[in-house]
Amino acid sequence: MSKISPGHPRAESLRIRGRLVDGFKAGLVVSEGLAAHGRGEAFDYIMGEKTAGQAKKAVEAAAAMLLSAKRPVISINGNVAALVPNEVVKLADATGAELEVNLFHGSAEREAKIARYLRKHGAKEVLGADKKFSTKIEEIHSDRRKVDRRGIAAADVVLVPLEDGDRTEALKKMGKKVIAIDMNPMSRTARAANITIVDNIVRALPHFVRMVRKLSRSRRVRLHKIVNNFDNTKNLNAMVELISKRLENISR
Ligand code: PTJ
Repeated sequence: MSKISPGHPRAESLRIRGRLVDGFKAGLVVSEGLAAHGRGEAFDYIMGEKTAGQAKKAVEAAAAMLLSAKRPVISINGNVAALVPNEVVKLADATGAELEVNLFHGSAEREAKIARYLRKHGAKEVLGADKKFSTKIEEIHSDRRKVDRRGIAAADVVLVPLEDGDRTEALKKMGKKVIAIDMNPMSRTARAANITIVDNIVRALPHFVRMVRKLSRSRRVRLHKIVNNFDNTKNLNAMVELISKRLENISR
């Protein structure tokens, strides 16, 4: 990665891009992942590259949902592995969730690379890369239909960061709860999920880990109350309003 001067006004954004480019060169990220990041960072730019209050609320509800789950799973794609490898491992440790590699652009070689990369960052076990345990979710019409019998197939709660598509609806039809992380509050995934965290994953994940640790000793009734009090549609609409207000202010 080329050296970025700390004084550069876009230093943090360039550093994040650098992580993705390094991930691309290492074979973790697909070229489409670079384009997907561009869409995400455009939304982040419009929102002022700050975590909104609505995202904090969603993180609290998501932490409560993961902590009260029986079989939580964190789904990992190339972008997620490249951007937040330490944080997803910490989140899995703090919640007892499984980590499962699940790719839109399926490739056995990339699955193995991502699993290895996560283990290098402290993951004890990474599902999704062993053919022996592979099964299919017929309702999903992309490579993401291939899941691990011990992971997403059996999960009651699935965290799906950085994706848009039909998977969330299919998982919900199967009776699973879905938590999404997506900068775009209008995406199909954002709209279909039970809880959507509209924030850049590089800020959302450290906050998520802290929130899980804070709530980890809470009673089940308290966790359920936090989840039940959360209204995803209301939260997403507030995010769209925030975008609209920011654009209005800029245009004045
Ligand atoms: O590694 P693979 O094969 O599973 O492919 C991964 C990508 C990301 C290419 C794949 O999942 C994909 O095509 O995703 P989409 O449909 O482009 O959706 C990505 C969503 O993530 C978009 O809604 C973006 O706004 C959002 N996004 C991108 N980067 C970030 C983000 N949201 C939060 N933080 C980001 N850093």
